[in-house]
Amino acid sequence: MRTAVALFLALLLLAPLQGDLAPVADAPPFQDQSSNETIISVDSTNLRFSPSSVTVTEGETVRFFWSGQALPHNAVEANGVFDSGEPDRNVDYVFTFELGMNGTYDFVCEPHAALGMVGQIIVEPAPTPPPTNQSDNESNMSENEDMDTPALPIVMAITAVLVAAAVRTRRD
Ligand SMILES: [Cu+2]
Repeated sequence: MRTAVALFLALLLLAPLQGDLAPVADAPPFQDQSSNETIISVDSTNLRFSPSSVTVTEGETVRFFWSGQALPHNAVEANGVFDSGEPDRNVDYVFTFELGMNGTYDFVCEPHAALGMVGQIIVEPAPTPPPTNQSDNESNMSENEDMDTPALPIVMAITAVLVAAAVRTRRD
């Protein structure tokens, strides 16, 4: 009886681990998503980011890019999350929002913030599990569901057997 209870408790502890570890192992490296690059430049007024508001997904990269500008600009996040450096007429600065960085990021061009040269980047959480480049999202999702589901019935079946054994032991 005591052994059965110990086994049952051990299974309860192991069951959640199984579910959590599998999707992480399946995740592709972030570098595979480098093609998802959003470019922010400066518009013809010389005092506005273009576009000034973008929405990206975790794992994606934002590129601040301008050249031959009439005025020097930079892009500095309100809390210093990213900073393109000193204002310049030519800037090519990339920043990647890693997993867990979902949120809203306000940034300014320091010399022209008071003139309204400000922007916002909204970072949405990555889908779980992240899609791969090789297969489309739908087939990848169903693949992972198929892989995750069998573990649960097995754990439940073993639990049922152990509970039955425990009940029988108590009767004896
Ligand atoms: Cu500026």
